[in-house]
Amino acid sequence: MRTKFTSIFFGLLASSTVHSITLAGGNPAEPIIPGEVIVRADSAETLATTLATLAADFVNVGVVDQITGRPIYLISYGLTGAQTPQDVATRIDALIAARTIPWGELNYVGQTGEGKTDSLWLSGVGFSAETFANQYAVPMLGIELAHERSRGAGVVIAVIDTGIDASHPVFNGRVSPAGVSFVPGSPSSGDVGDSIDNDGDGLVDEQVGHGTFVAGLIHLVAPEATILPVRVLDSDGNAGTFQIARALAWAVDRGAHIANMSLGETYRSQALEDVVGEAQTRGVAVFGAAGNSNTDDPREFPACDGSATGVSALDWNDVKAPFSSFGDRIDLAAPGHTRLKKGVPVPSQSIVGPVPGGGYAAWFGTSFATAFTSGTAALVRAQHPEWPSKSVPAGLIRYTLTATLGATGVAVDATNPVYAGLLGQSRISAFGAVDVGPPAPPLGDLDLDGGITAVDLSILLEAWGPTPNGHRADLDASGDVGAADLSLLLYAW
Ligand SMILES: [Ca+2]
Ligand SMILES: [Ca+2]
Ligand SMILES: [Ca+2]
Ligand SMILES: [Ca+2]
Repeated sequence: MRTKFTSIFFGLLASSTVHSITLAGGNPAEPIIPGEVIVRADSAETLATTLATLAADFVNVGVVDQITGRPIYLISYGLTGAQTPQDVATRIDALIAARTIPWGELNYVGQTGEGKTDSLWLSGVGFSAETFANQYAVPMLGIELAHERSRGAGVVIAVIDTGIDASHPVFNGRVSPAGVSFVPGSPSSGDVGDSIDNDGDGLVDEQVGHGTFVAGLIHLVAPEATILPVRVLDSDGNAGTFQIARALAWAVDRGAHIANMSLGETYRSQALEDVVGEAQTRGVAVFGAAGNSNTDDPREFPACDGSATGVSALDWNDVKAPFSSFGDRIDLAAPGHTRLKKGVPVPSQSIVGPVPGGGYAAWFGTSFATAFTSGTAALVRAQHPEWPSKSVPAGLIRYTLTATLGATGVAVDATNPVYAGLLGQSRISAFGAVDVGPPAPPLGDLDLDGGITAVDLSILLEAWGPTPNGHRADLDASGDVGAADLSLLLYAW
């Protein structure tokens, strides 16, 4: 039973120090990953110049990695003598000033909001599949009524997190088998620990379960959406910015419609900004957690990125959760708080989600408000398989989804006078959001005529084979149209 629920200050990475480096991103609270710098170099020549410039002053300079298909590189460096990462930042700044590269930055750490405050899930108090299905957010958001118009069929949601325990019975086969892991040295997309205190804060594997919990809430809202596990946060809930950006880029390339990013960093990374901007342009809606620091300064990214949708957390009375960050860059609000009595969650006022191993637990945080919002966006997205279209081109899909959720939700300024305008346009309503759109086509309805017939079957057979960039007939988002998709279609017949 895990009952640690304190908010002690986040322990810094054991192997690094906070440096007051002021590149593009201001004065972030997060540590950096030592020995790593991210640069965008648009040609082989400028990349070579960058490497040569760094190699003149530092040791072990070389390209470690690249975000596939983008001129964004992870470069290693080693320090000697009295050198500090600030010296590297100074060289990078000079390269930017000389217009050799458009930007470059140290590799800051992003993490779950919950990990930042050492908030852990609570189990052992009798939560079950029933308390999960009947939690307060379900009637509050009108989820059951919403399902009469949309269940999220045909929508792929990338969950960029700690991985997902796809074997948890709650998922009922809706987790894609084609998940990926960007956690160095750990290829599984499962939500697993390594028995190591990776961030040196005295807690071991403290964020295992985060991705499973988040994915479970998304599935609760959008049970026919396909969830694509993109594991990037380690078992203690942390990842370098480079890995976070490449995880999102991967999800975009794989044809995800929505990316749930229940994570953040106060460093305003150009790498992340580039990829979030690309996601929006290509029609992928990114949802980010406002953060659990009860502040509007510093802002958390990607939540506060203009190309992503930021989500704050409220309680069962639509009152701001005490921990929730806020600000005029936050777009929407959703339930994310759990009431504790003497440290024990009150089931009727709890956010309940699945945890690895088959059980359920309670938790609270803006991560979970974000999950409810991504799920609701998936319901709306499923109502519009024609997007991108003339009226809603790819670059307007995220905006349109967010505007729909904002306009159809419940106003919260009256219940939060101190935070008027700082928690988002409204607290979302799943029923309200789908009520303004047409009924969504059912799972397997590939020609979008409202039924599953031989026409849909022939579309599926015609698409048979690899579909690495996504295809509507790839019902399980596995990267190809095959037997698994056929059986899903026949099951829905
Ligand atoms: Ca730890
Ligand atoms: Ca660990
Ligand atoms: Ca059909
Ligand atoms: Ca497939």
